[in-house]
Amino acid sequence: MPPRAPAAPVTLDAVELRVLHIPLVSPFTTSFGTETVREVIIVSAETSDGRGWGEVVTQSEPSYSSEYTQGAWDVLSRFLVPALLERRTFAPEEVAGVLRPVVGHRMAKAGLELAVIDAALRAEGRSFGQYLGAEKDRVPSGVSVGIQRDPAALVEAVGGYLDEGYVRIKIKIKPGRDLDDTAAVREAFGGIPLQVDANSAYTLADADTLAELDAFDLLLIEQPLQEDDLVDHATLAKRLRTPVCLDESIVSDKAAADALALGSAAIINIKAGRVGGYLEAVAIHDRARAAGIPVWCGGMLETGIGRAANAVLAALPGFSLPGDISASARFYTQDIVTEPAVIEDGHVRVPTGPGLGVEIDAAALERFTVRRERITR
Ligand code: SMG
Ligand code: MG
Repeated sequence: MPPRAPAAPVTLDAVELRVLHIPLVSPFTTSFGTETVREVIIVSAETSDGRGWGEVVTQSEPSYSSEYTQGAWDVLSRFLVPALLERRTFAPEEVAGVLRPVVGHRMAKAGLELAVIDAALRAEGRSFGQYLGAEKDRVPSGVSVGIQRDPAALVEAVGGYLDEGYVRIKIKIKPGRDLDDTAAVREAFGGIPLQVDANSAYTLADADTLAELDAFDLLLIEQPLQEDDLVDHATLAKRLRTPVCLDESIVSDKAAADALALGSAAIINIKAGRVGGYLEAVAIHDRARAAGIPVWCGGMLETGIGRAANAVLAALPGFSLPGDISASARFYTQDIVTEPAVIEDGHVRVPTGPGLGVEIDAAALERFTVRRERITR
């Protein structure tokens, strides 16, 4: 992989924050709840050389993680944005250090950092892919399928996605909706690449049930136990033939190092928001690659902004499994970029234009905005 060259410093004049409410094409149900509208924060960094865009992937409630949209808004507007404006001129690689005195709030930090990176790269005319070291021009597209009314409805939903060309299916599971759902999909579609995601819904006491999933030849089981259960995940991994993949638990490169040292994860789901930014995500990628641990790019129902960034991240060489990088239309009838991601032959194109390589659809952005604030020095 060629060395990654740092970006030139930017001078930050203002940051605009918006909360958007974007309707989902269909409800999305996980072990912790159902969403019908995506509530997301869009960040715009205004620099002396132009504007950049970022996305904060929190949800409206602190269910997937402790972060949530109103909390992210508060920490961004009162602490994170003022800290960057105070520093005024800095390189994108310095953002994490400037924000480090604020503990946690990684999704908020990631969205702000992305807006700065995008502004800096657009000013240089360099693509995010060149900056991160992307090596592919398209990435395989997997889809995450929420819990449905019953296994028959799940089979129908999965069949629809397979018809669209998705190359890997992930189904959400929770206690009581695990073995039958997985069996139904396996039975209906034979040897398709299939994995399950529990979103922390189990404890070690459920190990016997989880071991029954071994019968279905899954690519992996994602985050069966709680975020801070690294040791229990290592114990569970010894009981299962199915590889354990961590999502929620990997909150940083340090957490990834600990998980690998403990044997808690055979595979890692990398999400830039969860780990505090795309540069931290790349550090985890590099660490996992050196250790021979496969990684794949997770999703947080991103708009076209985060979806473009994720496609670029997934084009790094260590991303050896298909990610949750589906077409925009899997979630939205209207996106906020002019050319939303589409699936072609089971793949999503990696953008190559300056910065994130996508342009904002100003009218759509405006239509979905429910709150906005422009913060200046
Ligand atoms: O963006 O395709 C997507 C969603 C993928 O299932 C997905 N994300 O735990 O991996 C995960 C979930 C987190 C969001 S659940 C609301
Ligand atoms: Mg997950």
